Amino acid sequence: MSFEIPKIEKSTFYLDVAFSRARKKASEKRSGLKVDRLKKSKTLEIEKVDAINDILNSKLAKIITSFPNFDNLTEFYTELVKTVIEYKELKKSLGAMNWGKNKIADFSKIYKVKIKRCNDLDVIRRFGKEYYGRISSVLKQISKNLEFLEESRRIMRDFPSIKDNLFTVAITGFPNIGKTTLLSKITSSKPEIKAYAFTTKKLNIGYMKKDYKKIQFIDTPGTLNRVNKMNNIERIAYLALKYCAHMMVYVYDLTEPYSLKDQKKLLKNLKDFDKPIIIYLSKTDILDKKTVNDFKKKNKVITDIDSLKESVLKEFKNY
Ligand SMILES: Nc1nc2c(ncn2[C@@H]2O[C@H](COP(=O)(O)OP(=O)(O)OP(=O)(O)O)[C@@H](O)[C@H]2O)c(=O)[nH]1
Ligand SMILES: [Mg+2]
Repeated sequence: MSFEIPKIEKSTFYLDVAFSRARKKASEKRSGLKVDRLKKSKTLEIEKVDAINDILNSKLAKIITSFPNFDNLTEFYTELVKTVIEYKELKKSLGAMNWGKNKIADFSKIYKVKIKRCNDLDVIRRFGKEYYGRISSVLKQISKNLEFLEESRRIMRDFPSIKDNLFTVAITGFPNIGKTTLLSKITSSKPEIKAYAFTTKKLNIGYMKKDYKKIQFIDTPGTLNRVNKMNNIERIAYLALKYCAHMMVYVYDLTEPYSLKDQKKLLKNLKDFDKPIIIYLSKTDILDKKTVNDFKKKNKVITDIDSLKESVLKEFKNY
């Protein structure tokens, strides 16, 4: 599922494009017309109305179809849209595009008839001006909706692309403990890794191949420790855990400022998702052997990538 929606411009942009293309079309036609002034004026005004109608119609139709069909989304994406975007407003704004399209088509039809029937040059020009006024006013009425759609597009652009037909493993734990590094070691993904917390601003996804099958890994940022105060990325991570993950890898880090007590508490919270959890201890290369061994004695924990892959594959076989 991809949410690559093209940029949505301001209403004045579409208006400018439509009007200037209409003027261009009319002026191209003008020199070739060998008829009297009245006929010429009628033909050119109608040409402009048609051009404006065509352009705006296709622009607005494109906006509507560039958004996914919200009735056909998986549970994860439906919840995601509803959680991070004002869903009602989004539906309303897409509806407004349709309204605008119809209004423009109606006015175009009406003014074409008016112009066709008129035999007065000044009145034809007045109709032309009136028509532009009507179209501007329609665009003005949907300008807030266009802005809202652009805002939504920017949010949806960062939606993760999660496949819903693959066995999926979520990598969880506190910030800066090595989740993304782990993802890049297990999968062929090349995500950004930095030496400070909260590097991961969107969900990184990677794939591990086993024979002809693929296992999907999601690197979930944020602490997921504060359900009521979650920001957007944490909400997305939470929903991915709830709806997409079949199991989790929980990463412990004994080198970081986060206390073991807090890390244990987060693990306990994650158990509420009721999914198999494998525990992995990161950064063992900079821990002394005794610390690692003591921790291993007290906790069922994996410390190397191969064993971790093996444990994941075991769960995958049971799935
Ligand atoms: N020595 C050592 N450093 C590691 C290891 N894993 C990660 N690091 C370092 O720890 C820092 C954080 O690693 P990330 O993989 O970005 O951690 P993260 O949990 O994804 O961080 P956020 O996305 O900010 O939550 C980086 O400087 C890494 O190079 C490891 O196994 N050994
Ligand atoms: Mg990360």
